[in-house]
Parts: sequence; structure tokens; C-alpha cells
Amino acid sequence: MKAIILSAGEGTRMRPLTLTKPKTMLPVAGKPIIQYNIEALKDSGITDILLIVKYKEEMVKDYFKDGNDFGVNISYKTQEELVGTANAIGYGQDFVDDTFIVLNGDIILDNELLTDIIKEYSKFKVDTLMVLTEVENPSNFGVVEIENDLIKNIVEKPKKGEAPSNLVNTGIYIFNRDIFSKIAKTNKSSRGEYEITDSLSMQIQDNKVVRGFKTDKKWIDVGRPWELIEINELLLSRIKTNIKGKIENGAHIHGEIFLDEGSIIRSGVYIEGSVYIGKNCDIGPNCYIRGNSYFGDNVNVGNAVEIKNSLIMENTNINHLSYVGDSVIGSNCNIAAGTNVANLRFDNDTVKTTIKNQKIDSGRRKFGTILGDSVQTGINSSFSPGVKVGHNSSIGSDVLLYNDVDHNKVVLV
Ligand code: TTP
Repeated sequence: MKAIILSAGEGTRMRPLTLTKPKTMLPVAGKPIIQYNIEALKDSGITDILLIVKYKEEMVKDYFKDGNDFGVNISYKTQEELVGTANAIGYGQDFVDDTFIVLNGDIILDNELLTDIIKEYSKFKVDTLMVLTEVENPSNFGVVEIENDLIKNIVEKPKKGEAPSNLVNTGIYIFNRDIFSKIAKTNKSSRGEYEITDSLSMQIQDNKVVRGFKTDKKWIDVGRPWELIEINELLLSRIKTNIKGKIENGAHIHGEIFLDEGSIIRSGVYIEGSVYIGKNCDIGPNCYIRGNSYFGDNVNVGNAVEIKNSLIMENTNINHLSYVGDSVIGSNCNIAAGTNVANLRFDNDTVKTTIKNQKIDSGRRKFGTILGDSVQTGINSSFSPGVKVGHNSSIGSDVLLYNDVDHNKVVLV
């Protein structure tokens, strides 16, 4: 069986991080998101993979090339316009055989899930197998109405209280070639996109067998910035201690830690794993690194810095006297002494953040800041919960930041 991974989208809800990288190339626990999906496919025996790309596609192609270094064969098709998932899957028509698997590139799943669905597909003669999972609030998803495991209806993003069930589409499917005839007939939805769920509805109307496969295995759809923190927590919970770098006497290490080549943990550092530290990082002396923290390559963290449950991307410096919690800090940032991130509201309520001009509840009680690439902060700058800063912006000394800042801006007191 061959596979198609959809990775063309702009990831607008994930801005500012996606202004400089495609969403599927955002690094989490040591690898870009999409690499986890490529590895999951490989583990389930699928090595012929087509990536549908467009937005910042060079970054995907430069990293994976022909897939050889990752033990798979990767080819690419560029989607001409980002007009929806059905349109994107249509680009795979000449690539696939009779049956094929399709995944959204921006999900993180339990590796065994793919093996489970391939087994399920071989048991039942169906036209489409769609993987479903139960969620508490289905209104952000495609929700299905299901009878004896057969899908009767799919409702895209129903209003609160109007969802036919709590079972939602995970963006993982096994199709046969019938889907291409439906894709060809699919019209634009009210969102202005050719949606694969509309093609599936056409299959249902045409009496094709569209079966649901319910899973309670881990699956996270990565659309919004705090979901990066969530998948980082999940992926770091899977790491095992592996020390390739150096740990000085006087450092205290608890829990699991991955320390890559060329990195050093200096005396006085206290680490509570799980923590992932990439290549050539310099950590310490005298800092406190708490659980679920991820450091890309060439990160420096220095004296009296505390980092908790955060992603710090490559080439970033947090050298002294700062606190970063429940946050994402992009590549090439410089965080000055005394920079502090607030990750908890006084009223203990969940943190809200602005996405596409709307205040959205992250559902997290602890959520700090999101800094794009190459952001600089001045000494004693402070960030309130859920605030975001675009790439190349500078937040001056003593600034107390309550609102999002666009890219290429300078904010002074
Ligand atoms: P979405 O999450 O709906 O879109 P997106 O990734 O661009 O994010 P946003 O809504 O924040 O702008 O897409 C689901 C998956 O499908 C994702 O992996 C991107 C991919 N996709 C394409 O490949 N082509 C497309 O035209 C669209 C709309 C999505």
C-alpha cells in the first residue's frame, strides 16, 4: 500500500510560527511534526509516500529529499492552489494503486494506529475506512453520525449542542480509487474549499461502504500554538535517557533526558525530565530545567534561568535571570536578562489567545507566550499569558506586553 500525506496548507491558525516555517516542519521533541507521520508509516510497512506540498515547500523538500535517509521513498506534488483537502488528495491519482492511505501531515498519532487500521481494512470490504476518535467538544471537527460502524452522515464543525455524536474525523483514511471519481464531482463548500468530507458524503449517497474505525489511541490534531505544547508533552513522555553529550559534576538529573552530541550541562543545573536537548547546546551553570522542555540545536541557557514545559527552537539564547513557562520560543531568538513570562492568570481561569482576530480559549490554565523566529527581548520585559510576537520583532526593556505584536515591529516603553 502507498500513502499520501497532506502538507500543503499555510497553517494560518498557527501564526506567527508558520510565517517562517510550514506547520508540518515545526520541530517538536527533536523532529519536525511530519517526520513522526513518515516514521509511523514506515513502521507499519508503508515506504512509498507522496507528499502534497505548496506553502514553503522548499523547506520540506530540502529536509526529506527523496526519503532515502529516512528509509522510505518520498515523491512530491505541488498543489497549485490551496483550495482544500479533496483537491489535494486528487493530486495522488497517478501515484497510488487500488487502495491507499491518506494522512493529514499535521497530526500526531500513536504509531500502532496505522497497523490497526491496515488490519481492519483487510478484514472488511469497504470503499473507505475513516478513523474516528471521541472528543469532548466536537464543534471544531468533522462530526459523524454512525450506525453499526457505517457512516451515515458527516457534519463539518457543527454549532455547540448540534453535533450528531462526539465521534470526529481524525484526518486518517484508507481509500480505494472510487474516491477520485467523487473528488472530481465535489463542489466548493461554504468555506470556499473542496473538502474531502464532501467527497465522502457523495460516496455515502452513492451507497458506497464508508466504515468508521473508532480508536482510543492517542491522536492530536496540531492546529493552534498551544497544541504544539501538548504534542511536545506527549512526545517527550516517550523518550528514554540517552546521553551523547557531557554532564559536568555538580549537575543533578532526574527523570528521562536525551542529550545530543556536542552539548554540555554545566555544574549547578537541576533537570527534571523528560527533557530533550539537541546538538551543541550549552546549558548552565546554575539553571532549573523542568519537565517537558525541548531545546533544538545550538541553544544556550544560562545562569538563574528557569524553563518549564516549553519548546525552545534552534540557535536561541536565554542566557541569564529569566523565566519561560508553557511557551514556544522560535529559532534565533535572544531573550535578555530578566525576561519573564506569565503562564497563569490571577483568577486561575483558562488562558485565551487571539487567533484570526478572535479570542479563543486554549483550555489551558497554564499557557505562556509564543515568540516567532528572531525575536529579541530587552531586560526586564514581561509577557502576559497567551500573548504572541511575530518574527524579527524586538520587545524593549521594561515593556509589559499585554497584546500580540506583529512581525518586524519594535515595541518600546
Ligand atoms: P487544515 O488544518 O484545514 O489547514 P492548514 O493546515 O492550512 O491550517 P489553517 O486552517 O490554520 O490555515 O488542513 C488539514 C491538512 O490538510 C493539513 O495537513 C494541511 C493540508 N491541506 C492541504 O494539503 N491542502 C489544502 O488545500 C488544505 C486546505 C489543507
